[in-house]
Amino acid sequence: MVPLVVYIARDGSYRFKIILYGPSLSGKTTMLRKFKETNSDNLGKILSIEQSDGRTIFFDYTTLRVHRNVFCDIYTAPGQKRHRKQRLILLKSVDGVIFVADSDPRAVRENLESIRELRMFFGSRFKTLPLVIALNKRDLPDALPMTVLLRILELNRPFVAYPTIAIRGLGIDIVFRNAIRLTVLSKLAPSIYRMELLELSRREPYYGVIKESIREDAIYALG
Ligand SMILES: Nc1nc2c(ncn2[C@@H]2O[C@H](COP(=O)(O)OP(=O)(O)OP(=O)(O)O)[C@@H](O)[C@H]2O)c(=O)[nH]1
Ligand SMILES: [Mg+2]
Repeated sequence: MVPLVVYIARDGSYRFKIILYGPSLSGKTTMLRKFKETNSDNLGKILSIEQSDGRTIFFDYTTLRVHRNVFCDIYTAPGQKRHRKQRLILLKSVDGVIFVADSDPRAVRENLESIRELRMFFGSRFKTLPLVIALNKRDLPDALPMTVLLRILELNRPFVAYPTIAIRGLGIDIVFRNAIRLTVLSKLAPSIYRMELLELSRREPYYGVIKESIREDAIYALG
């Protein structure tokens, strides 16, 4: 049993740490910036440490006020292989993960390597970690079918996945909302969280559920 650690700041507020994880160029930074556009009232400034071509070197970071005294520190991890050390530093004391998968068929190996790294880092905790999958770049004409992409990830644990088009801001809000909800539940109401995981794990054969959350117009555009 993993001990529950809830970070309570000096002023009595709760703080949770959520990370957007996934291969390079899958759209993590884009997703956070788009989320900021529609939630600017509750989000702090985004601090980005990136190279001149826009790829993240260390992280993007912002704070989201979820409730009166509940805050989420949100980070994006740098996806490039050479930044593994930075990723491992960022993963320390993470409470919840948004895994941003790339639907581009040319990114199969990168998706797999990235989820494997995450699994290795968390070890036995991986199975119960608050996790939301964003199946990004659904606008690509040759996007892998969502079920194929999920099978490639070999999650073997309960999950919830949403299609997203980060460059157009589609599907993003629900990804964040659920990642925050699961993260806060896992810490403050663990028995409800465990029930949700159990419910998801009944969804054979992928141990989870794909929610068609993207807006109607986008689904239409996807054909
Ligand atoms: N077609 C398409 N392109 C996208 C989408 N989301 C992001 N991109 C593009 O993908 C590229 C990489 O996006 P980033 O957000 O910088 O990717 P990242 O995951 O932060 O990459 P690293 O910082 O290297 O880990 C950019 O050119 C984005 O415009 C999407 O939904 N569809
Ligand atoms: Mg980035």
